[in-house]
Amino acid sequence: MKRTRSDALFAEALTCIPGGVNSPVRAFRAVGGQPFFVDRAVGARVWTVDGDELIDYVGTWGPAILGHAHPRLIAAVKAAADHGTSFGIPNPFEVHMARLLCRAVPSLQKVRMCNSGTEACMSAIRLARGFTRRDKILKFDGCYHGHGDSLLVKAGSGALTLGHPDSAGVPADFAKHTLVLPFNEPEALRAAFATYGRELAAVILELVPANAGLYLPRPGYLELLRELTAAHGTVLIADEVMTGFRLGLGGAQARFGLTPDLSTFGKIIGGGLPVGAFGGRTDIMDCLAPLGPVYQAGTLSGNPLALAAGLAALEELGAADIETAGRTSTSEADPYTRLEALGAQLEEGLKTAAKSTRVPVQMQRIGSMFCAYFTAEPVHQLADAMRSDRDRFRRFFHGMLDRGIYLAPSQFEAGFLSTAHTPTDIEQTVRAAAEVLRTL
Ligand code: KE4
Repeated sequence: MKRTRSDALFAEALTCIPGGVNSPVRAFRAVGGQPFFVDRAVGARVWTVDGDELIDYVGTWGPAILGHAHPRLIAAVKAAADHGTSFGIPNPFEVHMARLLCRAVPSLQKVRMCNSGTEACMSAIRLARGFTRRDKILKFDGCYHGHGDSLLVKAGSGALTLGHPDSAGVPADFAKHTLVLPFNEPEALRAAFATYGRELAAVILELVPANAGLYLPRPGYLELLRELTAAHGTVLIADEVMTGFRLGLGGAQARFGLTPDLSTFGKIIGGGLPVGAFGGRTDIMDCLAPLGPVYQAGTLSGNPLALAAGLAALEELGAADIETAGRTSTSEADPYTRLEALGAQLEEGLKTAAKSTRVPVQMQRIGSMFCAYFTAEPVHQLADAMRSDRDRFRRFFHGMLDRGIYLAPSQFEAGFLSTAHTPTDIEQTVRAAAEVLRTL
């Protein structure tokens, strides 16, 4: 894959952007080499500035569930732009989006828009702290909730010690209010609540952790978490920034039958434009300014272009028809039915390809989200994921890229399918994987 123009752009980017990128994962540091630069993206493909065509399984990290440049989204943004790009004044899109989110996700009684998943998670944590008048929060190692100070915290040594910073610039005084536990360990959860229960303002988690690859909650784990948080007056925050409208119209919470107190969203609900949202119980949400004492604000919150794109995406996914078509449909035309079929085809194909080589691969998937770990053992939590062979993943990544397949440039990221992918794309991907696996 020639990268003359990408390399020139990256060299220039390095002179004026830290690390040459506006978000670290794009720098290819986890897989080596230099990133390519994109010229355009349509459907399931991106084209690099050097003219290479790639089947895209990153989908801008989740938003592109309908593929890139979906005609309905492009038309919606163009139409909205003709009326202005930002108002700082309430606009109808905000009411439509709030209504749609509350209809699609039953745990949402009220919702507030913001401008990123980070902002949504940060605001939800502050809101939970204001509502409970408690300081401590609990998160899980391997889960990522954006780069808010309270959440850039790694586990303290030993299971039950409070956290310490996972990034420079985060004061120890912030991190010490964050408890970090391993995911999928019920006894650690019970012990944490026995020790800190009445001090915990919130627990925040990805119901399907997908920022350390992808692994699933063990049976009963989420139910235990709901039981313990309810018993201790702790706000349960479901981070659905990635899974919201990805795993179905009701997100991961609908798939697992969980009713959180607050939820956060991003990515898909903005159709690829900058967006975030958080919402949940009215008694908690009404603590937000201007009604209550918890301050949260944003110049561009409820931006008309982002909401026009997001509304178009959610309507295309069926969110506007919930009252007539219901929450889940099995018709072939239903986007989630198609995504499930594509995901199953990819999973089956990669498992078969891996079996035909001596390379141990754990293919983990839920719906249109997947991760291939290079390890012989199943992955249930971060410690398992850390045992994967990252050098093999690096070589797999570049082998696939050289064959026109763009996977997430890190073993610790999830892959995403879109409704623009086709069974033929999957066949091409599986053929490439079989070739590359034989070289590992
Ligand atoms: P943003 O601030 O990047 O919009 O959202 C933060 C966030 C919050 N919660 C979850 C579950 C997330 O996955 C994310 C962001 N996801 C990463 C991809 N793993 C964004 C990619 C990036 O950082 O460039």
